[in-house]
Amino acid sequence: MDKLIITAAICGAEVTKEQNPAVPYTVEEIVREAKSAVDAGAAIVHLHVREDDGTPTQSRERFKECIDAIYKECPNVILIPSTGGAVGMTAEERLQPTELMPEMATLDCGTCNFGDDVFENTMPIMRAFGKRMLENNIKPEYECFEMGHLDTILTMAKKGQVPAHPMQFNFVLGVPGCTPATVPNLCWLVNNIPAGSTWTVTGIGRHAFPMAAAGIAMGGNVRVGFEDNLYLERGVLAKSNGELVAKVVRIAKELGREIANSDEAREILSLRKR
Ligand code: KMH
Ligand code: ZN
Repeated sequence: MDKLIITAAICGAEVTKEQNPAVPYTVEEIVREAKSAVDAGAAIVHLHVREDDGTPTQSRERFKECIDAIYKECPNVILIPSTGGAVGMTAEERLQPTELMPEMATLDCGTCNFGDDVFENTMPIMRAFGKRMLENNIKPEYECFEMGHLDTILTMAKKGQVPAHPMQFNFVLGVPGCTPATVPNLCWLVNNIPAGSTWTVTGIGRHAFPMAAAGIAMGGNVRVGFEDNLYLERGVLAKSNGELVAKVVRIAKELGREIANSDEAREILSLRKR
């Protein structure tokens, strides 16, 4: 079994300081949270950025400021900027971080309910995002919130509309209105990806650590972080993303799975050199 790659989704676009005061907004806070996650064992940081007042933004300038500041503290980390942004943003807004030529970026694999909202990823939007990632030599992390998203993205890969071989999937399970976070659902997804692909599981809310444990046992990779879950355990807010990552490291150690550093993660994910 490969070593375990832990991704920290440190910020997200939806969670707020009212829900957990440690949610980062400013550049300094984002760097603090990225560093806490990397120091605890994360090889990858999935990045959203905010204005200082917490408003989610996909501004190229704000991404650049945050990425440069994170690399100063964590020079080797793999950064996966979001192209999902926040519900309601235009495709053009969302694509801005791909202009910075990151090693990887998310590519969301279909429209879905998102709590009370609809997260829109139409075929034309996905084709535009795939084209950009092909042109800019960016490896996508294919985010599937729904079972059907897998079929959609595999069809696009067959048509050459998105980068393929090897593909990296992130199965985000338990978003209200999307595929529930259960082990059978995760098994179905994992059993239907092309040979040679890699995958990560993300459990939303109280599903974060049960899904992490399943991913560790099944030989996949794990994402945790404030974007997905604010609690270390029932009723106990996490004080940092590092605390969430450290809990995954403890579970992995108990189950005998070693943790990948960023260079090892680059090998496992077949990433180009930054
Ligand atoms: N904020 C969600 C609506 C991504 O990063 O690519 C979408 C999201 C996905 O977080
Ligand atoms: Zn995200």
